[in-house]
Amino acid sequence: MGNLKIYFAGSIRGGREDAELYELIIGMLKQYGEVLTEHVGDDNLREEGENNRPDKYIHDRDMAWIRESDIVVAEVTRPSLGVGYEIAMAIQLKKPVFCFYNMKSGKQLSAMIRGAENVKIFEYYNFKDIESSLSEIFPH
Ligand code: 6IA
Repeated sequence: MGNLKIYFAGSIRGGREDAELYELIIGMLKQYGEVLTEHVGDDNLREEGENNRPDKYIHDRDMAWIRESDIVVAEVTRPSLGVGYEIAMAIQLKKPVFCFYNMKSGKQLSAMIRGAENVKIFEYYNFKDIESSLSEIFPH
């Protein structure tokens, strides 16, 4: 399992309120493989941050990482155009896609994600739920 490549997606310009949660999830994912997108959990990466990288560079690099990945895991509670786009591309590329949604958010997940075939949605209430779902996704 050590060489499994995991693409983790979480909101950046959609808002960084959940960045610490992304970092925790990335920490757990690292038990199962190599996380290609560790910066998504970097608390120093602000909505306006990393401006020295042109957007085309970011887009093309992330697309290459999605292609290269074995599995895509997304935290989808905070709506993000980029995360939605990545999920759609991952579906097209026939990658297994697993989405995590916080049921305590008081909102509803987009029908375009919840209704997508070949996407597995995990609804969680707390961190423990995420941990146990991940251990289902990645059998030891
Ligand atoms: O629309 P969003 O920005 O919320 O989209 C977030 C998603 O797009 C994440 O899952 C990332 O994989 C990807 N993404 C967006 N921006 C970046 C980025 N730097 N670096 C890597 N991946 C990104 C942009 C920094 C920005 C604050 C200027």
